[in-house]
Amino acid sequence: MQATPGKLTHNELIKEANPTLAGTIAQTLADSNVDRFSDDDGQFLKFHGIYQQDDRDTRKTGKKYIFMVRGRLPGGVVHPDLYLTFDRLAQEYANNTLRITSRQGFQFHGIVKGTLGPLMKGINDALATTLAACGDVNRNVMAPPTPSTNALVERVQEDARRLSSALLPKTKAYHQIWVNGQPLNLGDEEKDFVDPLYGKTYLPRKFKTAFAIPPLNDIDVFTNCLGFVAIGEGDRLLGYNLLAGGGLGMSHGNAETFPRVADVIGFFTPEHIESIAKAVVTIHRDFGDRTNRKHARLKYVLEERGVPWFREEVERRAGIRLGDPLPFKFTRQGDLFGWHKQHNGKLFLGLYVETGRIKDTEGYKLKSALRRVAEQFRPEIRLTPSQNVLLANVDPKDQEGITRILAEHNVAVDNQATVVRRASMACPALPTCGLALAESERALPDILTRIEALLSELGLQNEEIIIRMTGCPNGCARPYMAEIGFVGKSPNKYQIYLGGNESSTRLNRLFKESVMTAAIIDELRPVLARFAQERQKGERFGDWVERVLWKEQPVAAN
Ligand code: SRM
Ligand code: SF4
Repeated sequence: MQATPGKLTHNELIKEANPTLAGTIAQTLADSNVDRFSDDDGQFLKFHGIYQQDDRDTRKTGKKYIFMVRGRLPGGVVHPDLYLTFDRLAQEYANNTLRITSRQGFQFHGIVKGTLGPLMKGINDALATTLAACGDVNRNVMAPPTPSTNALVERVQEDARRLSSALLPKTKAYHQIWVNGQPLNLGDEEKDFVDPLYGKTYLPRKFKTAFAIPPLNDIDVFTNCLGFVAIGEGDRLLGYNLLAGGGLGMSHGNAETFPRVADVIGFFTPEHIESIAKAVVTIHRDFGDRTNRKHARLKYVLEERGVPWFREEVERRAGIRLGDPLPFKFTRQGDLFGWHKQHNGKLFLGLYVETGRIKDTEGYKLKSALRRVAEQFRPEIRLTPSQNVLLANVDPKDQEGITRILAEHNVAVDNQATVVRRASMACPALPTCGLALAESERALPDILTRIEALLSELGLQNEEIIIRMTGCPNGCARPYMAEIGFVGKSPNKYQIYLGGNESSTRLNRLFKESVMTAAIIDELRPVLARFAQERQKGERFGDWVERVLWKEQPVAAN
């Protein structure tokens, strides 16, 4: 393993001292007199898929500790029985919402320490897991969820599932604590544990893997540490183009951190997928920066060492020669809404979920509706990277019944939302995210209402513009790939980024450094008005920005 010069971060030291990742979680869990875990255990909890948070709405009256639990669901595929379990667990132990994440996972929010154990047991009893949904390991593996778009979807989903299992850490602590309800007790073995893939100190930082099938880039493959672009011939998978070094997280005022799209490294045939993935993971393990967590992502290894070095290192570790990348082209991203035919004669339904939050509100009971549909018709439920839901493998005879149940709960199947709203995303931010500098999930719906009015005023009401918002520069809803991205700076203030593209292959650029929420429309009006006047036929907003605005007003990339 490559030694990292410089002082190791605190996270490295605690992993080294406790490589099973058990910490004192089990002991604290059993102690009903405390409402939180130690900070070090907070770091270990992440590997178990759990974040210790506090309710930021009530901070002024003292910290109320709550937990977020993230399910690991490769490819976003959820069996109806599992969905029903999640629906029930959210009601019994969390805040009765299920949050679809931008990586096809589910999050439970607002859990108190006393109910963390039963929630985790419930998830595992349903044969799901939260292991490695967070932490310095490979996270949930993304794969194209849309069943009808390409004959290769199921084949690629299968590779995603296999890879997800192959890259799981092997510590017994997770099972021991959350399933058996016991502390891990391996004596000296506990300190000497070495994970066969990750080693004793795991990765220097989080690691993300995704699959995509051109021409649809519905999983934003270029933003991942490791990406596989499927190359097919009809129904047959020829192999994958390997992508590496994407990532979006950055910090305000720290030019050493930046969003980056992945490089295309080479082509290989499908049987090598596991060895290629392990080669890339171990390059991150061995060359990632363990002295600075802000600089510890694989994207900085690619940026600093370059593609030829990386390609040779992958080949050496995987024991194969990569071919030159095969040509591919992405033309669009995002989801399909409404009813659509699958290849196998079945149907699927795409449902827009505002900011990914499945909940019941006055007059719009999405959570109850999905429960009834899952109970009665048992569709497979798929979570999309744009935070929406697909009901898949539906028998055509059930179409009417499902549509009727949804209508009874005020959930529309046709005209679900405007094109702009349907293409939007927001991260959770306040009140749960400890890193949020501004609102996101709670702010975007109203901002979209004002943007919709502006677009109507300019005759652009049918124009799809991809809009994404985050409460800080970490990039959780991938705002740097959007045609309009809002990134929180401080309460009520946002940076505005413009110029991403429909296929999500291009980073946008900073347009305004700090804009009050109330002034967002005033800032957007002149550019959108010019776009309406000056666009070429069929040209999208992001492409116009790139072609015209950035030529007049060149700005540094983020
Ligand atoms: Fe994220 C940290 C939510 C996708 C980059 N992210 C967080 C935390 C856990 C805050 C924390 O560390 O305390 C947020 C929890 C908030 C809450 O209350 O729920 C959080 N991230 C999310 C989710 C739920 C956003 C969403 O709108 O769905 C997504 C969960 C995905 C999943 O199921 O695994 C989520 N996060 C992303 C993405 C998008 C992606 O992966 O496609 C990114 C940008 C891509 C990347 O990784 O570069 C992203 N999250 C970050 C970062 C910045 C990492 C960096 O390189 O600097 C942080 C901060 C950190 O790790 O310290 C972060
Ligand atoms: Fe929190 Fe920032 Fe991620 Fe939003 S982008 S969830 S505010 S870390």
